[in-house]
Amino acid sequence: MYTVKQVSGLTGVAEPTLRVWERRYGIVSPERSPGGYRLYDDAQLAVLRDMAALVDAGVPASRAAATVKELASSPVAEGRGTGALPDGDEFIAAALSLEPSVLDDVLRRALAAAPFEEVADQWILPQLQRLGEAWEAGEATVAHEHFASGGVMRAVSAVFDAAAVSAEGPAVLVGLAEGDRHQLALLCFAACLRRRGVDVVYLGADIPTEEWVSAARRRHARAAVLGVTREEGIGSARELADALGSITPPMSVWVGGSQSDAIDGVHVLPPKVSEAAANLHLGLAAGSV
Ligand code: B12
Repeated sequence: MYTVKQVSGLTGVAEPTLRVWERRYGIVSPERSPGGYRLYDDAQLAVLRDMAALVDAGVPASRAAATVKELASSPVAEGRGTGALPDGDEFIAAALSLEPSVLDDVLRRALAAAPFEEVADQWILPQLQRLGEAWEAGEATVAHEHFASGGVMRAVSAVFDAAAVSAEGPAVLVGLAEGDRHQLALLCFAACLRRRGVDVVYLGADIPTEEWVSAARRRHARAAVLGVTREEGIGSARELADALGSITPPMSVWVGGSQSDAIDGVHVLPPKVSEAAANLHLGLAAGSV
């Protein structure tokens, strides 16, 4: 639990403002200590952080409050899973086994252990990085890596497909620029965003700029998200971001991945895909994107 002073330090919001938000908008109702002091839990801290981010972005406080209240009651915010994730070596062992049933089993157990957001950031993506290390060390071959990537692709696609999309939201395009084929983190991001009810149009890997532009026009997309995962991909990602940024009516361009800082004039997403999806969703829900 956090005191009002700690919450103020963590959110950058002055204590009197925190009390006003509570009284006027009812976005949190902190418990009281025996001495009558406010005590906030992690979920309330998260709500206040979101509120602060929206107000900082220029969203009026009343609209920001309505948005964070709506998001706090969305299914993704509820019911954290409790199961244990498979052991760190199991994924590599499954890749090396070249047995589809072994690979599917470890992925199924991982996905059943916790909400997808947690599994993606804490298990799937670190396991893929480990797979890269095993390949570099000569312990895994290209065949092992392709076999395991294919299993992850199918498992995450099923999560994407199972997510329900809310009818009225704007479309968001998600994909990679021409030449880039590292789409697994991007697909995890897309599944997280779709689980929040966003109408995600997943284009996938290696899409030429002119096809991105025509997809954006066809779906009247409000935002586009691209991943940039290799230095060699920076040039085509810049060209794509420029092209998408100059469409009319304007759409906002968001970039994730290890090379995202190299792209100017876009919103850079944090490396954790669940956080990145939450940030974009917040902006869309508040109408600030
Ligand atoms: C699987 C894989 C492939 C698969 C991809 C399959 C698929 N469907 O995506 C295939 C076989 C296609 C492939 C091809 C190649 N690969 Co490869 N690949 C990998 C591997 C093993 C996993 C990639 C992955 O998904 N990583 C998972 C994420 C977690 O890691 P990350 O990219 O660092 O991303 C982090 C963040 O940036 C963020 N993030 C990433 N994208 C996004 C997007 C959004 C929206 C957000 C919010 C966040 C986010 O998430 C992560 C969290 O920290 C990596 C090893 C590794 N260390 O990653 C090599 C790796 C990325 N590949 C590499 C190379 C060299 C290649 C090839 C050039 C090989 C070749 N000679 O053909 C080609 C290039 C293909 C191309 N043109 O893009 C190198 C890259 C080196 C470099 N620094 O540029 C790596 C690091 C392997 C290595 N150790 O050398 N690869």
